[in-house]
Amino acid sequence: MQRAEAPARGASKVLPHIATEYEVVAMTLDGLLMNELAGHVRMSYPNARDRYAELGVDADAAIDLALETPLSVHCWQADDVIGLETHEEGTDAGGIQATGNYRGRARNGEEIRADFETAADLIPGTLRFNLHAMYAETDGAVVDRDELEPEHFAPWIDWCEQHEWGLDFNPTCFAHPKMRDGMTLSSTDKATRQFWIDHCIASRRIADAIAQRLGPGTCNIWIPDGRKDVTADRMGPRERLLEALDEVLAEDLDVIDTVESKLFGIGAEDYTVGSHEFYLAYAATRGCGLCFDMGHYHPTEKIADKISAAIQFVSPILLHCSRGVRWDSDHVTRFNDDLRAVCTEAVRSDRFDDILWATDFFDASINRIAAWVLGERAVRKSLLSALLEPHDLAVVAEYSGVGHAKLALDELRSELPFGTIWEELCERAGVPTGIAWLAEIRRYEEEVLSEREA
Ligand code: RNT
Ligand code: ZN
Repeated sequence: MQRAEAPARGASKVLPHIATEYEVVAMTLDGLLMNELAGHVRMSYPNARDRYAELGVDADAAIDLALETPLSVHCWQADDVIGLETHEEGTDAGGIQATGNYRGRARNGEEIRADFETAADLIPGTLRFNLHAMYAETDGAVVDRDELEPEHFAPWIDWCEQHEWGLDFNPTCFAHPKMRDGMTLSSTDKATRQFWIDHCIASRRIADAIAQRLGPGTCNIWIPDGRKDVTADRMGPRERLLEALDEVLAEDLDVIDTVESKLFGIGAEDYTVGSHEFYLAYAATRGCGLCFDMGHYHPTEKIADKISAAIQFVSPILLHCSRGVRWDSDHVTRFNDDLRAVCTEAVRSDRFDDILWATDFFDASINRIAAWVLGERAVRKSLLSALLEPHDLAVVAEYSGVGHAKLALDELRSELPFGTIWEELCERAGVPTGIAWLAEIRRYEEEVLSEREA
């Protein structure tokens, strides 16, 4: 690699001295990308747009729609799903776990907000924020989850309003001493069950209060309830969950309710109460939304194929874009075949307005803000790629029985000048192209995250 001087224009914000290989790389890339890619975009975008136009694809319209589509960014990437609560008793870690120990984990609401503002400047397009109930800010007071009120989320709501971000919400039915034998809404113990029902009702009211200020958002219910081995009673927990959910959703509120299934969890390998079939049927019969998490199925089972099936019966569909590596590992989303297939199916479905986009990953082994930037950019990029598909041609080929032409068209997608259209999208959104955003991550890590260790 050529070692460049520190650039004069769009100067690197990385440290002025060169101490490590990392910094050399950061400065080189920063200089090359920030100074040169902008010019490159301006030169070649019209050619790229024409290439897509030849295939009947409007690149400008694709960029517009990709940028306008709201993407809901999960708060829990900032702090390894720890939350901000004050507990009287010890917390049961049950339910969810992040791995890794990279420096600079956010330790309070202000740090999460500052971190997200840094990430948001590097992510193109319309954003929402996605909050879990465990991120209540109660000024040190112990407020249990069944007693949460909108006021405990006032800093979040004000902050989103200020940034013009919508706000989504989730009851937190895990990591709490009142889980009993790994069960929440489906517990046999009436008091336990009632506690979690009350928590979910409180959460819906908070989501409703958010809607009054910021417009409607989702309230997504996921519970970890399940059993480790040779489950004897599969019926009982599901009967109780059904009844509990009906009680939770009884109140008519300005909330987009969704339910999220899962195949298994750690300690719940044999049986998960809220399985896919359970929630698909629940959403279809109750008229609520359904959440598909990309990591919640058998490893070879892909959610891309489920969209056109479920959407015949259910709306909206909330997508938790995630990346499982061998299991539901919640790795940072990438521009890979799985994500592209999900986006492609969502675009092809012609029901784009019934599909809501969110992310769900937590990686504590890399810079957490970079994880956000990587994951959210990957979703937006995959969406753009899907919107640029010469789909009409493929449909014609399919119905004409020319299967080989359909294959050839799909191959062609990888040969088109997609990168140039993506760069144009980034330019229009005022965010760095390529990997130039690494420079800002580096600066923030040096100036802010490193201080958190003190
Ligand atoms: C867990 C689910 C759920 C959570 C969040 C924190 O497997 O995916 O969506 O990740 O609610
Ligand atoms: Zn999820």
